[in-house]
Amino acid sequence: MAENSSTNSKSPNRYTITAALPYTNGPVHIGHLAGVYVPADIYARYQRLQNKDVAFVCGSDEHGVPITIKAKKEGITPQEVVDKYHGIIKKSFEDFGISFDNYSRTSAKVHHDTASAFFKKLYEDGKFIEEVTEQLYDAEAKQFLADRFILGTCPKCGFEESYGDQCENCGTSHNATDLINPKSAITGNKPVLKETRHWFLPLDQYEGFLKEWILKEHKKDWKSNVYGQCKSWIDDGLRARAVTRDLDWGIPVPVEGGEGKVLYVWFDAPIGYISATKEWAEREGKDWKPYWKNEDTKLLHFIGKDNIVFHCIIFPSMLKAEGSYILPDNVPANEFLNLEGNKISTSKNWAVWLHEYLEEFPNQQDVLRYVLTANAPETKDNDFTWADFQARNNNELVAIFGNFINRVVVLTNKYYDGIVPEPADFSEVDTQTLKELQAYPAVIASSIERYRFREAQQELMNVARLGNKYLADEEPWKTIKTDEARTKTVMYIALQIASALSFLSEPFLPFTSEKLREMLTSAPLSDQKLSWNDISSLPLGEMPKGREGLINPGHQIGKGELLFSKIEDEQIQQQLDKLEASKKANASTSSATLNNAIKPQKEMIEFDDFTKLDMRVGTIIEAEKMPKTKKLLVLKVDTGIDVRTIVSGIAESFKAEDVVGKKVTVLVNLAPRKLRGVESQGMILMTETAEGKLSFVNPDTSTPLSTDDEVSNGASIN
Ligand code: B3M
Ligand code: ZN
Repeated sequence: MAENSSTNSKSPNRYTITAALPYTNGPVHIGHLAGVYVPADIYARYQRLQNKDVAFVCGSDEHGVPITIKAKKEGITPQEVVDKYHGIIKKSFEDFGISFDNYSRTSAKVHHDTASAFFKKLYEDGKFIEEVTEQLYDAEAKQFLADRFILGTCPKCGFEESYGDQCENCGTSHNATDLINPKSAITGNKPVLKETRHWFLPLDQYEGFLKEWILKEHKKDWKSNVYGQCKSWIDDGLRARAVTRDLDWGIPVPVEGGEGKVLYVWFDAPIGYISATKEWAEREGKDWKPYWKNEDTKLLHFIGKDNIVFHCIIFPSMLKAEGSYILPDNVPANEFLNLEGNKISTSKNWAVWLHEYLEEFPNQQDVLRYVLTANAPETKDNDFTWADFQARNNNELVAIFGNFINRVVVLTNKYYDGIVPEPADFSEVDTQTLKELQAYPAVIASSIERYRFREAQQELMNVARLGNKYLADEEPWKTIKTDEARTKTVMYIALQIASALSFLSEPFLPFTSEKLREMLTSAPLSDQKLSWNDISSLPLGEMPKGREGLINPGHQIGKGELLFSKIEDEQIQQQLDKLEASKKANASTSSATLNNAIKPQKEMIEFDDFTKLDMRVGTIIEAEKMPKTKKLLVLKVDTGIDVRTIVSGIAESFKAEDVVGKKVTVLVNLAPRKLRGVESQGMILMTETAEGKLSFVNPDTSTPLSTDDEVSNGASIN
């Protein structure tokens, strides 16, 4: 077990913060920032401001089938793909102030060495099951099919485009051989089964550990969306998962019999967090082990919801099996961000790419960070709209935050040539205002510590609102004419609020914070020793002489500049036009596929094969939506033989109430199978257009009968 250097103190001093390693098969977009990287960065920056010892690591995920598919598509090698996108992604994160201590890559030698050693340790400790099993194989492509090389119906939710290792619809993770009706993503053929040797992590053997560690220990402090997914996987029963693949791109399996095989990308990628820490520690002359092996280190994984199973079930089981590592204290996964009401899609170019955003909104990284945090999909999927982006910039950043700072800086320069004035005695309002200011660091800290970044940012904006209200009530632009002492005190208090904002905003708006701190204190940023807690210890009564406030009498502030500028309608329209163009381009490609949408004929069958199919006319007599799924209806069908339950993936095309009474064609002798715990006994025959539009193969059109009611249930269809 990990070294227990000290009991797990309430607020640990050392943090290892990881952010999901982005696949290097494309640039990063606003969904990545909102889901993973901005929340992780807010948290890391905040902990540094608490003077904690932070290792904030990430890197490019450069193995896996998505990379090889991209390489095939672009006619280049996988290494050329990852080299191209690693640079683009790394620069995007730097441009947006995502303050990784190290952004590494899994094609780096340090990672190959670390992941190979990790695998070998488990192998030598006998933690794997080594087995020759039948795997899906594409005879035409002469290739085993795994992960995204194979598509089929998810055994858990019925989603028909599930990948071999994970279903994007319900998030569950499975083996390729679990798929129903699998087909090769390379040729479209039905795969055959072929024997091959692989190493399996027996997750079932970690069920007890996971129940104890997650369902008991973390029930309260893990987000409900994360806890809920883990509980349903554990309750469904965990099975051994293959952690090697018959692929040529990846980390070679480092044991006897591993020739021509590589580590499964989801086995090696999370170990990338460890490699990135090692690489960083080496560069900084530190020891990496305390960040991964000391019990008093808090380990946190920031991810999107589609990565929960890998970070809460599989990687912790690997760490447990290895035996010398700590386990994550929390995995605050976010849900997904949509764009203008539609799912963000790389393939459909339905995204706001970070590098493009910066071309169109130069130096406005903080605006996007702010809006993505304000709309973060922390507990449910959320939507990014350009109208909201413009409104939040103009009505919040410009009108509240920027306006307050601008008034303070302009008036201090106008009345006192930029010199912070000596305050007179504080009034009741002054003391009350400073008291309110003092409370904000703890309020914001509490939200951040509970991974509620939207809430934390709202509280930050309340500090600016406090400042605006104070100035509006005290009206220094009026008192300057009649009461010089009072005006000096008001401007002094306003400057304390502005200075507090310059620190409290750093995790959320790092670029603005830096500008503001330069504006308010002529000292170089590195010399500024003020910290989060100085704000909460501001003296309230008589201001003793000397350095007691955040910004002191006699100090020279800068001339100032506008922190934010209004975003005009034309700029927004330009973005909407871009998306419209994407939509049109997609429509034309999909109509192009529509024209040649006729799928290739399947392999020939014999007449006897056909006669085995028993198709009957049936009537849907009841229908209801399967809870928590998008696609499934649970139907009661009178087949003439009996009344039976059939689960059908038609919920996106039909409402339950609209299908009751429908005459349908039923394949009645299909072996029953369980979908989301409901046994489905047969299949309703449907036709599907290239755009996924479903319609019933209806008896009254498939046979020369005039009306519905002449076709009785049970009639055979031949
Ligand atoms: N490369 C990202 C994804 O699934 C995946 C994360 C790895 S974190 C170890 O989109
Ligand atoms: Zn599924």
